[in-house]
Amino acid sequence: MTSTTGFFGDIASIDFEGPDSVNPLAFRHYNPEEMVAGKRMEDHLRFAVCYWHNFVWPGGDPFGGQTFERPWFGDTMDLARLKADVAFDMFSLLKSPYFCFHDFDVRPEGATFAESRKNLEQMADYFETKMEETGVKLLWGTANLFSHRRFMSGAATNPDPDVFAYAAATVKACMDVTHRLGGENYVLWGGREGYETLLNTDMARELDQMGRFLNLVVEYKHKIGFPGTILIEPKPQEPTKHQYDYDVATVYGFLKRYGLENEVRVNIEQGHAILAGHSFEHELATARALGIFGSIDMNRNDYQSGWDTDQFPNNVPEMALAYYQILEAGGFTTGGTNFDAKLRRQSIDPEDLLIAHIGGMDCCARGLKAAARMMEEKTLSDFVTDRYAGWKQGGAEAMLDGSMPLEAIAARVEAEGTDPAPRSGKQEWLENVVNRYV
Ligand code: XUL
Ligand code: CO
Repeated sequence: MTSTTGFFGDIASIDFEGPDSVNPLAFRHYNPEEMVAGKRMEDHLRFAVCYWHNFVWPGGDPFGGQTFERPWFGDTMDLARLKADVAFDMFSLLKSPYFCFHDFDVRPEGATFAESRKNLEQMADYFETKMEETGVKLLWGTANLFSHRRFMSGAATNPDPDVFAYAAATVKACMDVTHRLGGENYVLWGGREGYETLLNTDMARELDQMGRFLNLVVEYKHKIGFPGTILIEPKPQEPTKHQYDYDVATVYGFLKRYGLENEVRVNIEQGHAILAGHSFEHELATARALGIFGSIDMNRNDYQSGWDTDQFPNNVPEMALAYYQILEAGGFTTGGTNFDAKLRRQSIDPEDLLIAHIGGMDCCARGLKAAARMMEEKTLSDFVTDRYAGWKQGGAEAMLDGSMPLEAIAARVEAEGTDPAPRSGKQEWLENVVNRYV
């Protein structure tokens, strides 16, 4: 497609040219039509480009301000529409089937809540036309409940009930718009749902407030007939010292406590997993084991820094293990691969936005292909099945199904009279197997 805004110059299309291409503006591995494990690559990966890092973030860091010069920076509706024009140019150039946004990314803040909501709704009207023209769809919408100073002490967990109410009204407006635009999910990342110091915090109350808030969201989803999935995005810290949605396991405990484990799933971000002291693969495996896997925010965290660097992914073996977990969990249903990733602040050229996504998409494509081969050839899964095969023999399952009490188990051990024979876990061989695919 040709760009309508000219922001990307004369770049007319980004095509798949195969692994030998040295064209920086071509895909080497992402070929949407290629069949992988019985499905088009595009339908497996379900890529989304995020609004916030690409079109809102000015390139600042704690020591310096804006490095990016973008013609749409500013607070008017006209500039918001220009931003949308460039955004949809970019989604189309990248052949990204989906995008994601926060209310705050797409509309200027109004003088009142009602004005902010009106601005959002007008931008949603504009999106409807752009989505129709380009065929780009909405993977998820969300509310920014963390940038404005009113949310400095949290949103749902704020000590001030008026802020709780403001946050609830904001989420309602964002859910309405997400529903209208056919969004396939609605995300809640607990931006400042946590604490800076326990000295001023009533943790039990804050958790109850958050539990009620999430129940309000789920009740409203059913009321309006939103068919998408409600997703929580875990993160251990940043911006607050401690975020209540620390990691997947913590979120599961929270969902159980507030009766929502069958209503809400997780959106797992690579960088957040690393910050929590886990691997991406671990978080995905945990969600898979607990039956709450939903979607992913794809990026890469620097392994030395203690903050969220949101870099573009470039580690194929890591992506292969991640997509392996996703494929083994049955793949995405309403979820997808959202690039929650940003340029480094020195990458100031418009084409850097494209190059970053091309690299990330190629990296995911290679990871997916490796994962699909690992899955189809079954060397790994057969080993795992075999490792637990003893549970299918000799009445072993009775120990788990409740029919065999502790004393009966003890009697069985005495009757058998033999010590269990240890078996190798074969870790190095399994790692060598993985290295055959990546
Ligand atoms: C913050 C983060 C957010 C969420 C959406 O670390 O990942 O951008 O993805 O609010
Ligand atoms: Co994210």
